[in-house]
Amino acid sequence: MSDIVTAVGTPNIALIKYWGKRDEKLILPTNSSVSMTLDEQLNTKTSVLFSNRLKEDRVYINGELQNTRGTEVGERLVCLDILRRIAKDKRHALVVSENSFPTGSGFASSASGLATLVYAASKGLGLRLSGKEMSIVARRGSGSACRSLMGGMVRWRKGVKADGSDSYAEQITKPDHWPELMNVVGILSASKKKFSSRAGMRQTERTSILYRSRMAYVEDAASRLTAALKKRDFQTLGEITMRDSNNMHSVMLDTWPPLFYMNDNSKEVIYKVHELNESEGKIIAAYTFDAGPNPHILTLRRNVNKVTRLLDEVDAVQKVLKLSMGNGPRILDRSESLIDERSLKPFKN
Ligand code: 2P0
Repeated sequence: MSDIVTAVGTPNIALIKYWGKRDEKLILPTNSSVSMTLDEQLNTKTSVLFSNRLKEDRVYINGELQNTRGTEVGERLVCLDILRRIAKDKRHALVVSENSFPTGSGFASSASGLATLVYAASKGLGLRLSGKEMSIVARRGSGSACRSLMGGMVRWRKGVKADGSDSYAEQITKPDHWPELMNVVGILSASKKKFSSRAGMRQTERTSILYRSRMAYVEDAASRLTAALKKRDFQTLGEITMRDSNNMHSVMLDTWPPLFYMNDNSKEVIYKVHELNESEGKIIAAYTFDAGPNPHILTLRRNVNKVTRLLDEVDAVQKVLKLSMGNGPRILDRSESLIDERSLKPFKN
């Protein structure tokens, strides 16, 4: 019988950002972060097969065999080693993964990819890990991935222990706690970013003067945002979210040499959101930007059309996505497998 397991998972968008590590190897963050898991309009589908027929791990992303020797992809496969150790299983893995959105362009493909891989591989090895346990494993592959293991709103606790056992993701509110909360995304550019987040945040920690003041404020902001989410308080959520995005992008600019992930179109959106909120007399839209130029605008369902109109007025916006809260990863039917078991390769489309 085939041991192929296929799962689907999704990216998350951080409202309080993770940008910096206190431990590079264990991927322990310098601050807690808070995110919204997104629905399956943006998704990663991953099939995993553990087999004695494989001499090494083989990974295909969007149909391309990945070089895993001395590369970032190779580093991230530490997740598979950890799971094999837990399962006491030495078999290598064939991983076939497809993103429904561009890889490495600021759409949290590493979060979606690693969370889905850990979810599928745990099942493939017969493990019954809790969400918390899986989040600790996924964290080792990519920090932000730990937050995509759960649906709804999620907090990644920074933890204080040196071994990282208290640095995990936990659900703050379930997906149905605030179903009106939406994320309207304007797609400006699908090009690959110049600096990977991993390299960029390392540079920030080393050189940014403002980084220390970010650390002095951000933990309290994460707690205030958590409280606002529980109370469904959009005004507080909106202000904290916009200010934290601005704060992270300020320390990026203060990095030496500087890092720019936003562009002039991103700034046009920022101005327009402030104008809209001013004309409404309250915050009805709140932007946030990841390590990329695409605006994610949080709003309530009843205001989605206003936000869409705002994005339509920006010439550079190519597409608008209206994303709601996601439920986290799930296992798909065997018929959805991406692996051709006979050839040990991806199915050809
Ligand atoms: C976040 N980002 O909180 C922030 C905001 C980008 C900007 O987490 O080195 O790919 O693999 O732990 O998780 C992107 O960083 O970095 C990220 P690693 P990761 O979503």
